[in-house]
Amino acid sequence: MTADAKKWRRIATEEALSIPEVAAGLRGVARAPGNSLDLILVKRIYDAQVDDGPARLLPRLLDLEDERLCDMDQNGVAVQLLSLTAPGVQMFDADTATELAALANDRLAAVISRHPARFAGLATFAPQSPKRAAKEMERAIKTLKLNGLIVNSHTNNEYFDNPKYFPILEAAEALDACIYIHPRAPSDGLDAPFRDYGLDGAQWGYGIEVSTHAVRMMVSGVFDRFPKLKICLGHMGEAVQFWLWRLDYMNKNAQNRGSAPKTKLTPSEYFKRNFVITTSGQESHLALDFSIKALGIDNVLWAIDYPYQPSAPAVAFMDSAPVSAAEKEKLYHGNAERVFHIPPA
Ligand code: VNL
Ligand code: MN
Repeated sequence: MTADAKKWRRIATEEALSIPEVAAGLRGVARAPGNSLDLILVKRIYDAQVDDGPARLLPRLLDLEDERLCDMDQNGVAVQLLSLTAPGVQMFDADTATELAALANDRLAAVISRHPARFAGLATFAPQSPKRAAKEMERAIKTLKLNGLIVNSHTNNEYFDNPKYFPILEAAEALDACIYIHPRAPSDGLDAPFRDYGLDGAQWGYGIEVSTHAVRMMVSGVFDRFPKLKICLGHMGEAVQFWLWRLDYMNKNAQNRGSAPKTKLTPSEYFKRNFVITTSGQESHLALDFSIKALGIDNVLWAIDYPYQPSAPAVAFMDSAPVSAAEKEKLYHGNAERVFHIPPA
């Protein structure tokens, strides 16, 4: 344990796992015909032919109670808020996806029940079948007592502004369950410029994919229909907060010329009312300072992005953040407890 370990209750809010059945399904996806940008990551992690560095990710995704708990102890991480890693079940057919989502949620609930002080979890669902997804969301929150929901951005190249997904948004709002929109690779319409230089993934493509998803939801009026819906964006808000002034200005122009629908609020008003962000995998004090000033201290949560990024620097980043002790309590655990219904220690 680090010297500082006892001082803070560190709840890490975007921490990835897999289960063998989903990993096997993704190996099948990797070997089937197809050419989407997602396959670059899926082939690397689930169908790796050599045991190089990245190939070690799969065992660390599948491990819950060995290396993971040791890593948490060594770095003073009290709780990992776990979620099925990208692309989740969203590349499977609707029936397989629905079945595997329920299985993943059961496994998540089981590991949390074995370590209730160390783990919490976000439930997976299959947007391919919105009505069944809404049922599974209800089971996961009400029966399994999971803490919120996760989706890996687009599904079959469609986004949550599409009314076919409204049963999912309606259920999330009614359940008071925050939906974490985690990245996957850019959808098929955003393909060619992301094919070179490793831009498909965490370097750049993931952020563009999720920020575009969030902006589509705001400017389409989704939050007029679901005013209490809560969305969480990782990776320092996928940079949306840095863009709010121009979004407001240009969305108003677009509304005035009839290319965007009239909405009750501006994008910046929706972003502050309906979104929270986490610091997963984005360890810049300058970006953190701006984000807190732009969104308020209550809307920023700490995360690591385990096992894709190491815990020690994520802890060092927040331990040394230039904020007051009261603010650090909110960033490390208070906001996570409120947004994800995690009981205080
Ligand atoms: C990566 C980073 C992938 C963070 C992730 O999900 C993630 C990556 C698949 O470096 O490829 O959450
Ligand atoms: Mn992640």
